[in-house]
Amino acid sequence: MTYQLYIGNRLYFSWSIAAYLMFEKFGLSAEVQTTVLRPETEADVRRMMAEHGLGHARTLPTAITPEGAVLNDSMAIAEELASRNPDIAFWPTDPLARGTARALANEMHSSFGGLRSHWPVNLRTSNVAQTPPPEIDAELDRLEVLWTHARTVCAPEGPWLCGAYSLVDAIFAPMAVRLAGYDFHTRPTTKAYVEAHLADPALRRWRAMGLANEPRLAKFELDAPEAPWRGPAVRAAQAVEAGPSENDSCPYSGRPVTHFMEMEGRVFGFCNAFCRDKTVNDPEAWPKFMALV
Ligand SMILES: N[C@@H](CCC(=O)N[C@@H](CS)C(=O)NCC(=O)O)C(=O)O
Repeated sequence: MTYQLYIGNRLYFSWSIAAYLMFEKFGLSAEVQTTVLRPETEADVRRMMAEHGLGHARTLPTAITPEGAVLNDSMAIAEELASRNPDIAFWPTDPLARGTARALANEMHSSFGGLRSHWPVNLRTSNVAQTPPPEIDAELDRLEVLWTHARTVCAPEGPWLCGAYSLVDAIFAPMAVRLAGYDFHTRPTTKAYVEAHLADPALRRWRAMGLANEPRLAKFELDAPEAPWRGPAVRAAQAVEAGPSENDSCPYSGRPVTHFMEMEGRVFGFCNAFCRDKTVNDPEAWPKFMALV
């Protein structure tokens, strides 16, 4: 069973992050073929979708089910995956936690227009701390209220909102990385929740892929000085011209190695530049690579 998933530039397209996590975090990554579109403006999205025969879908992300249903909305992707996979805990099983998670996910999907329009998602770099205008300040207060409410009602053991990682966390992931980009740290529940997303290996893999092959698009970025990325420190590695490498076959594809990286004096090989570069960008986010180390 194969889904087709159309997403935007991994560094900037907010809802595409959520759709990726809906497959990646729930064990469905092998069932999805991803096509990355790289529009240079939001207006380009419709034209590029039309070129792929998806003119009516209009927005990214869009997922196509194995039967051909076009899911051109993040919540539609979420609900359809949950319905099709009743054995996977997309939503919490506990009714109180599930209802809470659904309410929060839907509020995220229908609200927060100030944050969305003024503080763009940017996984390429963080920016220096921004002073939120009143409209954004009120939305930040609302997020703190919602996230605190969920954690109080659901009493999760880990960092996520309603128990184990569920769809509500995937839906909020783009908002969490958005806030991290502007040094948001004054609200305690928000700070802890944002840090949990930044440390999430799946999100780190998404960013590492984005850094590997996405163009920088200045018009998708805030015009403010850059600051160091606020996620966990990345283990140092670099691309190198030649082997030999410790491994003969690529940790991802099993094919013969042709591209090389060096980490702590050791050389490892990969079957193409993208797989090498995504690993260089955050080696510890990739379990198949770390199995070699
Ligand atoms: N309802 C959609 C909205 C997605 C959305 O706004 N996508 C933006 C990029 S993050 C887009 O495709 N914009 C192009 C446009 O609106 O024409 C969803 O939740 O998936």
